[in-house]
Amino acid sequence: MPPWNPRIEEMPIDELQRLQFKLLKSQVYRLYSFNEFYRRRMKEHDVHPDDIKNLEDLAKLPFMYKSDLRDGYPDKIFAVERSELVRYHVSSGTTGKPTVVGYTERDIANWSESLARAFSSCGLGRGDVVQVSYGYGLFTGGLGAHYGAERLGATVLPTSVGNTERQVELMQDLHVTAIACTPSYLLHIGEVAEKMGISIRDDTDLQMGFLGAEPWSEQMRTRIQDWLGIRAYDIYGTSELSGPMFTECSEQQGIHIWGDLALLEVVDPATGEVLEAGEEGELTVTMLQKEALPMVRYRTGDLTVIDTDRCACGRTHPRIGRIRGRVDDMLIVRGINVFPSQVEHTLLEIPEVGKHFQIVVDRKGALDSMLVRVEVSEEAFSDRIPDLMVIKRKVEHRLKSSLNVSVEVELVEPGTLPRFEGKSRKVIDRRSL
Ligand code: DLL
Repeated sequence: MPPWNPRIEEMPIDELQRLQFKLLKSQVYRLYSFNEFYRRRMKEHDVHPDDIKNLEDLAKLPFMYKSDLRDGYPDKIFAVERSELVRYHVSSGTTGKPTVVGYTERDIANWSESLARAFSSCGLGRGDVVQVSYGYGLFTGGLGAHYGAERLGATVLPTSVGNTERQVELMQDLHVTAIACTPSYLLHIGEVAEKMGISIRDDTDLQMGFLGAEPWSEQMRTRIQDWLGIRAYDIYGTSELSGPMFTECSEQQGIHIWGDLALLEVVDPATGEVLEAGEEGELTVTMLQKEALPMVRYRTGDLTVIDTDRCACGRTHPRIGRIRGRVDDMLIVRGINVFPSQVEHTLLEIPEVGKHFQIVVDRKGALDSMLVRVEVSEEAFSDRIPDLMVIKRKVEHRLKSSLNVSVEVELVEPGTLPRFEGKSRKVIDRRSL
């Protein structure tokens, strides 16, 4: 798909790196000169802006963590006057204090530009109708996708989350061509549509989905695309970076991260050592143009790889692979590391398994136990116990061989596990209760 901003998106890599260095230098000088938090941090790490002589010197700068934002609640580490802010978003945070993100007018413009480039790289444009079914409000998903799509000249249908039957009716009546929501919510929308006698594939104009805000697997992509007859694109971001910012292009080979806005590193989550391109580690992002709440070497907590190979689409900017999960989402079950995304990947390869599952981890005596509740697919569901036992054993065997840990499987009827409108909760860890 032709670029939205060809000068930037197809910029030769050496030119892009020169631009990144220039932006990095000015950001670091600005922060050292005018922001108490950053100046103190840099001094503690014995580093001065003059020490940044090339892009590799980024590694001399201190990391930033979500806890820095929490400690600075609500706006202690903002780098602009309050009067320059045009918006706040607040992330609820599962533990402790929320974090507040502030935006200047330029921050909003860059955020929208980022998504306009991203959406158009999947073929979205004028004439498309985008149903934004991420939550509007303090969460960044709704307004973020909204501004990005509007910037592109697409028509936005701001449904937010909930009232799912109405969402389906509007999708049909207003000829929606693209939807932005969590993969979990799209599953729910698809099921509700079927209950209403509407097939998204045959009875609507939907062609693409921008699915993210939670981990999902390649197998889930295949299932969604085959079922709904759409192209499903991965969309990534975090509130600290602004919100949803980056997507795959129509090649579906990794998420393009615009280098003029963000500088990437992947580091070893335990030691902080910078890893090579292609090695999996914790994504660490430096936002090069953010004004209100700058982020320098921000440890996202997300595990992925950087791919610096040029994409077949012609865009020169680096890509990241699908997010495998969060460092803190990893379950350690009897000493073995298990990611929920791995469980999803394995389950969805099994045709008898539906699209919903739930993981329950518990401790019995000194031993961890892991139970996976799995919805059987409509086609495979049967009330003959021996048939179900065959499926149960097959699923247990597959999980055991891919995860390296024994798992108990409980098969449940289609439609019985919880459905989600926003981010799903697939894991119940009773050990921490
Ligand atoms: O979830 C922003 C967003 C909204 C992204 C809509 C995409 C679409 P937070 O609530 O701050 O912001 O949560 C950010 O969600 O660190 C990841 O762990 C996870 N996440 C976001 N996108 C993806 C994705 C928004 N495509 C946290 N795949 C991040 C996997 C994702 N995880």
